[in-house]
Amino acid sequence: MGFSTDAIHAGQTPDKATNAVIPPIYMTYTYAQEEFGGNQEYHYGRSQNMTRNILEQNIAVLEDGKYALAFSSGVAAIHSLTGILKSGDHVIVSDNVYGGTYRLFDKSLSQFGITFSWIDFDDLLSVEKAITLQTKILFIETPTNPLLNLIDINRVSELAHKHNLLCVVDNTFMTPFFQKPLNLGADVVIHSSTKYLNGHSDVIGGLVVMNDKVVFDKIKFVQNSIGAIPSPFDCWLVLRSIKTLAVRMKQHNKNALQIAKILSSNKNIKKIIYPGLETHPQHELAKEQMTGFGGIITIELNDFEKTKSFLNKLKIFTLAESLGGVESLVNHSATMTHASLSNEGRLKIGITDSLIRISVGIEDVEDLIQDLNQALK
Ligand code: P1T
Repeated sequence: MGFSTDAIHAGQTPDKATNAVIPPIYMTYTYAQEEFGGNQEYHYGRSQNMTRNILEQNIAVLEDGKYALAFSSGVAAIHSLTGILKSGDHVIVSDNVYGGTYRLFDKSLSQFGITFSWIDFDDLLSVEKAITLQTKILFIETPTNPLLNLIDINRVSELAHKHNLLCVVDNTFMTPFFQKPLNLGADVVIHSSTKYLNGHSDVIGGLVVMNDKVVFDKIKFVQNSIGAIPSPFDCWLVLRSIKTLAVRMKQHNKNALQIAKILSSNKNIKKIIYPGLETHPQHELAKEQMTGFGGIITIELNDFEKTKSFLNKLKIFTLAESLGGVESLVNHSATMTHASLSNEGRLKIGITDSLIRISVGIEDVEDLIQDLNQALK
C-alpha cells in the first residue's frame, strides 16, 4: 500500500460492535472477566487499551516495523526504552539531541548508574573508540535538534551490529513520511508524536517502533510497569492526525524549502541551516536517506540584541517551545528547549545565543515570508 493509504487505514477495520468506520475511543480502564481465571486479552487499561493498540499498529505499519508501543510523551518513550538497561550499562549519544533527552540522560538516568558518552557521530571512529563492554545502545537523532546535523543511519547501524548493540533513532523531525530508519538498518525508532505525527499542538505523546520481539517484550514490560501510557483520547487524536500526515509533511517541506532559499540571501542572517539547501554540508546524505527535507530551518543572527528584537517583532510565527504543528513557531534554543545544557555545553556544539529554530507551518507561504522579512528588517 502507499503511505497515505496506510496512514488512513492501517490498524483500522470497522469497529466490531457497531461497524463504526472511525475507531472508537475505548474510555474504559477495566474489562469484565468472562470467567474466573479465564485467559482473555484485555484486563486492565494500563496494560491494554484498544484505541492505543490501533495507534500502535498504525505507526508500526508506517515505519515498516513489526511492533510499536505508545507512551504519554516523547521523553516517556525514551525513558521506557532505556528501562531495558541496568545499572552499569553505557549508552553513546549524538552530541546534539533535544534538551529534554539530554536532561533525562545526564541529570536523571545517570543517577541510577547508567553512563552516557556524548560523541559527534560525524566521526564514527570516535564513536567506535567510545564503545566498551558495557555499551548497549547507540542513540541518535537525525536531523538533530536544533542544529539539523545529519547522521548516516546505515553506517551507524552497521557499527552497532558489529558490536552487538542496538541502534536507536529519534525520527521525530522527519516522520516515516520522509525517513524510515528501520529500513536503513536501525533497530528501534523513537517519536515524540507531540510534533508532526499529531501536528496540531494539542497532544503530548511518544511512540517506539521495532522489529525484534525480544526488545518489544522488554519495553512493553517497562511500559506496563511504570505506566507511562497515553490516554485513549490522545491516541485517538494522534490516529486522526496521522491520516493527514502526508499532505501536511509535503506542505511543511514545500514552505520550508521556499523560505530557506529566500532567507539564504538575507544579509541580516549570519548562518542558515536547512538540509534541503545545497550549502548544507550533508545535503547529499539528506538526499540519500530522506525523501524530503522537513519543515525546520535553523538560523543564526548577528548578535543577541538583534535576536531578541527579531523574535519580538514576528507576528505570525509564535515564540513557543515545540515544533511540527500546522502553525509556524520560533524557538530560542539557548533559553528554551536547550536551557538544561550548560553554557559551555551549548557553545561547544554550536547553540549560540543568536540561534533561532524556525518550525515552518502550513500557512500561506507568502504571509510567512512577509512576516520573516519585516522582522528581519
Ligand atoms: O515533548 P515530548 O513529547 O516529551 O518529546 C520529547 C522530544 C523527543 N525527541 C525530540 C527530537 C524532540 O524534539 C522532543 C521534544 N522537543 C521539543 C519540545 C522542542 O521544542 O524541541
